[in-house]
Amino acid sequence: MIQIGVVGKPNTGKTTFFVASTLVDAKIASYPFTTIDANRGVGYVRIECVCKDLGVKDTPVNSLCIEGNRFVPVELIDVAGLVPDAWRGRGLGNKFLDELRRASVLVHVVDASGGTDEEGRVIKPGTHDPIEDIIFLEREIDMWIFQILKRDWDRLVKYATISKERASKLISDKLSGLGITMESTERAMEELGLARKKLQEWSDDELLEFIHILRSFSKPMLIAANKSDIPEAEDNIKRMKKELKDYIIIPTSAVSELALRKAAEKGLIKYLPGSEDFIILKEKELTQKQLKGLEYIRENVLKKWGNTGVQQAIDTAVLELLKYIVVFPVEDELRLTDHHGRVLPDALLMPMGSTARDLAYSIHTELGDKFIQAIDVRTKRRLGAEYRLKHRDVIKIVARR
Ligand SMILES: Nc1nc2c(ncn2[C@@H]2O[C@H](COP(=O)(O)OP(=O)(O)OP(=O)(O)O)[C@@H](O)[C@H]2O)c(=O)[nH]1
Ligand SMILES: [Mg+2]
Repeated sequence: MIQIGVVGKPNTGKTTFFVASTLVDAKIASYPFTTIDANRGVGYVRIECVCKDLGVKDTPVNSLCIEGNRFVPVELIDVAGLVPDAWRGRGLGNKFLDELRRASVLVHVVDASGGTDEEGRVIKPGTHDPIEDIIFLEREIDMWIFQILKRDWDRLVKYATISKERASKLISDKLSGLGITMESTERAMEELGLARKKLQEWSDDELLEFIHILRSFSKPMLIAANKSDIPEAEDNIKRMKKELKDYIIIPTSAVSELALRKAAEKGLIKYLPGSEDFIILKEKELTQKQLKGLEYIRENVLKKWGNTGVQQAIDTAVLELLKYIVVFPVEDELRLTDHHGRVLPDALLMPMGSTARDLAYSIHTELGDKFIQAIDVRTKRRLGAEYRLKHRDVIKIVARR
């Protein structure tokens, strides 16, 4: 399953974002370092299901379908807050970042209201600049990788001189646990003109710059400009969008999303994660305070920003930043079922550019090995092994027995 790391300084709402997305219980509080051990849970990417186009009532197995929206599972990891110089061991240090080794994308939860200082202590909203947090956090993550590489750097340099191994191979081997590939290592070296420079001639600054680029390839980051419900956040978000053109910035109100999902879970309101509004179902069971809270969310979050942003942040991280697509494999191309008769049972996240054969392999090694052809269920067209899958394709794999 794709892993999404939720990162940021303390007290920005990382755990609130995590709980809102997963409905896993975890401790939330208004002081730094509430989270010590990482929380893990299942969240969902929301896409338009194919059931409507195909005019069928589906019976999802690996995912959920609610009113024509398919929710495809991804794993979220909520870690402890990082403070400046965590890489030197400040705060809780950065060892917990090891939890993020396998994460393929990061959601950086920023306190866009500017109501927490660089250590996460509560201050008056509007007094801290969230842009500083973005720069600092990237540096901390870069330094974490720097340290991993520096630990064995001398040995690595020596080995590179005596062996015939390419530098990119040695570096990517060292960092393979972080999901860093040789291809992205070479790309980063090219970009900085380091490809032909001997490792022993790299300065620490060059190494850091290299890591910065490498990190952006292998752990791309999306900014969740959180606490968008607080009035002071508005100007900050506008400024962030203007000044940080290279970043994807999504205004979020994790606390609102959490309130809405909890109320929906209890059947008090009707609300689908990511939607622009909700409907009150059981007004009599809601207290005055709850009703006021819901009205506040409607006026100050949903009408202002279009949504709470939490679902959008997950969707954008996976579909736009990571460039994944969702494919629906079926065994019976007429009834759109698996061999148990379940209609459109699975929705699979695959990297953009994946082929029909990749899909077969991701279902089962044997299916990949015995692949003959695929069928586009919508058009009944035959597809070869190298056919590049499209988002929302419905595919039958034909294999030898
Ligand atoms: N106004 C507002 N408050 C929020 C929002 N999200 C979280 N908070 C509040 O921010 C405080 C910190 O929330 P947590 O989710 O515990 O933050 P965290 O980033 O996990 O904190 P650590 O685990 O200590 O690093 C709590 O008081 C939350 O209620 C939001 O969208 N809007
Ligand atoms: Mg937390």
